[in-house]
Formats: sequence, structure tokens, C-alpha cells
Amino acid sequence: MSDKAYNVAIAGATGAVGGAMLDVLTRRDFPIKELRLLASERSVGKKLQFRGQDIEVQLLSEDAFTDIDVALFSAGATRSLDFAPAAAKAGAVVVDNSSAYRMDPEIPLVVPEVNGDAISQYTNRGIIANPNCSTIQMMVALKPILDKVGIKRIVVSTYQAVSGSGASAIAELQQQAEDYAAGKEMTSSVYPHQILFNCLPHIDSFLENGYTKEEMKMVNETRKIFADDSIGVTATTVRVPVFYGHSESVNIETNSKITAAEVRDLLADAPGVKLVDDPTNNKYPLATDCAGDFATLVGRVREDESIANGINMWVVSDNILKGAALNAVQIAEAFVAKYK
Ligand code: 25A
Ligand code: L14
Repeated sequence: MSDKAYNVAIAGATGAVGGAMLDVLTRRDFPIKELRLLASERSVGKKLQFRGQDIEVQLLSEDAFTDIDVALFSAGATRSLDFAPAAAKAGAVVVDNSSAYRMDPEIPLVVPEVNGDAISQYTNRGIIANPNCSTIQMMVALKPILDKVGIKRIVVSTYQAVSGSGASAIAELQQQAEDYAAGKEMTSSVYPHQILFNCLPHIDSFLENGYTKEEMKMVNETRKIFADDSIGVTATTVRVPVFYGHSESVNIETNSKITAAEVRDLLADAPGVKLVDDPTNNKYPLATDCAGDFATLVGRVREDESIANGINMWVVSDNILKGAALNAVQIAEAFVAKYK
């Protein structure tokens, strides 16, 4: 990175992901000249701390992006559709965390460790899309295997934390736990059912094909990021009563044979991956261990004995960090390093 400093805006700064963006910018020492915090009317005037300074939240509006170099968006798809084009028009490059633009063929969908080169397509619309959290961590774990032996098919089941649905869902799980402990009746408003002590096979809305949108994001985004529409992907996404950290059971069929030991060797050196695979000593990736960690944890690597060329693994990452805020900041870093 050059020794320049940049004007950065965060749209949705008061949310679960926006707050993590502030943290990640600090932890990675992103070179910032001005940081502008944007949110809805509800939060205007509220002060957030950044590098020991109070910064007042301003209204997210079309005029909020004057002189901004990089705008990190995490205020939901509707806000991205409403305001990202104006930010781009004002000269900012938008890194958008929502699903609004991910499958737009003109807009790059980027996991820096996997397809960082696609950032060059920012010139098309001034927008770079951040993939879905569950997709990102799977890409980080599979990329070394894809490069080595090719992947024919992926079967993935997810166990997703409530923080993915934002601050209100974190509060809902917390409240249900408190109500349970106090012997009170539990209520649900973010999710259609109680999430405490439960597993909901329902993330985002249902589609006509019987899958959820979240499941089809994993299918379509994987193919776009790996730039290969021939890869078969099928997903079942499940919400579990965990605050931070998505876990995934990933089963792949490769084009040619690779042993579990070879996969472990590859992953031990893979960018963004931490191999945690010592089951006899009870060491495997856990959501409770990934919270706050920038790495994607991979373990339980084993051969699928039901087919000739298959591998199973367990992949865990902090959905708010690598799944959202960290990946967005990494995209911003790669962008300014090369193009600004
Ligand atoms: O709109 P959608 O598409 O349905 O999606 C929005 C959801 O996506 C989450 C986000 O949760 C939100 O729930 N989200 C975004 N990116 C994500 C990702 N990559 C993601 N989830 C997972 N992975 P959130 O709570 O973390 O962030 C919400 C942020 O968006 C700002 N915002 C909302 N509407 C806005 C807006 N900003 C500008 N204009 C608008 N119209 C929001 O700011 C927050 O920063 P805020 O000021 O509206 O909220 C401040 C606090 O208020 C709480 N809150 C949220 N909704 C309500 C509420 N309080 C009262 N009533 C409400 N209806 C929030 O918890 C926040 O702390
Ligand atoms: O598409 O509720 O990035 O866990 C990711 C989190 C959609 C909602 C996305 C959740 C969001 C999802």
C-alpha cells in the first residue's frame, strides 16, 4: 500500500456489521484521512468511537459522499440500491455488503484470497460486491483444492449464527436466553420461531424451487467467484442458536483423487485459512473459537468413502468478520493498493 490516506464512509455504521467495519479498519491500520459514519435518521447525532475520537453519525443520503474515496455499505439491499449509485457517481468506489449487486454480470464479486483480480472490473459501475458470508468462508477453504485437482460438485449444509441477521437478532437470542433462565415465556419477532434450543432450516425467504434465497446465493455466488458455471452446488442453510460464527459441513467431489493428508498440507499454507484438525485431542473448528479471528478455521478433513474422489470437511468463520466486515476492508485495501 502507498503512504497515502483516504476518505472512507460507512453506510450502516450503527449496525452489527458496520460496527465491525470500524473495528477492522482500526485493527488493520487502514490509512484513513476522514471517516464518515452514515445511518438512518434513528441514529443521526449518535457518536461512535474511532481511534480514540468521537465521530457523529450523519444521515445516509445521496449527498453524503462528496470527496469520499471508498464507501463501505452495510445497511441492507434496499439502501444499497437506493444510495450506492449516487456514491459511485460522486467518485467513491463502493464495496457493497448486501445481496443487491452480487449477481450483476457487470459487478465483480470478490474474495481477495480467491479472485482478487476481479477487482479491476470496478471501473464498470464503481461498485464491488462482497459475497454472502456463508459463501465467503467456503471459497477460502476450497480454493486451494480447486486449483490443485478441480471440483465437480459441492454439497454444503450450514449452521449459521444469528448475528447474520443483524443487531436485532442478537438481541432476540439474548432475550430468549434471559427469559428462559427467569422462567418467563419467550417471544420471537425477528425469526418466525423460537431460536433458543432450536435449529431453523430457513434463512432469508423461500423461492419457488423450494430452496431459500440464502441457499441459492451459495450456489450462484460460488459459480461466479470460481468463474465456472459447470460446478454443481447444492446447499441447506440452517439457523442455530449461536451468536457469532457460521459452521459448515462441506462435502466435495473432485475431478481427480486427492487424499485427506494432501488436503491438510494444502490448507496448512493457504491464505486466510487456519487448519485446526487434531480430533484425537478434541481439536476441531468451533464457533466459540472463531469469534474475533480473521482466519477461516478448517478441520475434520477426511475422505468421503462413498465415492472415488470425495472429501469432507468442517469450515468455521466469524460471519461478521471474514463473512462481512473483514472481507469488505480487504477488498478496499486491495483496491487502494492497486488503483488509487
Ligand atoms: O434492509 P434489509 O435488506 O432487510 O437488510 C437490513 C439488515 O441487514 C443486516 C442489517 O443488520 C439489517 O438487519 N445486514 C447488512 N449487511 C449484512 C451482512 N453482510 C447484514 N447482515 C448480515 N450480513 P444491522 O442491524 O447489523 O444493520 C442495520 C444497519 O443499517 C442501517 N439502516 C437501516 N435502515 C436504514 C439504515 N441506514 C440508513 N437508512 C436506512 N433507511 C442501520 O442504522 C444499521 O446501521 P439505523 O440507524 O437504522 O439503526 C441503528 C440501530 O437501530 C437498530 N434498529 C434497526 N432496525 C430498527 C432498529 N431500532 C428500532 N426499530 C427498528 N426497526 C439497529 O439494531 C441499530 O443498532
Ligand atoms: O445476503 O440472516 O449477505 O444470516 C447474510 C446473512 C442475508 C441474511 C447476505 C442472515 C445476508 C443472512
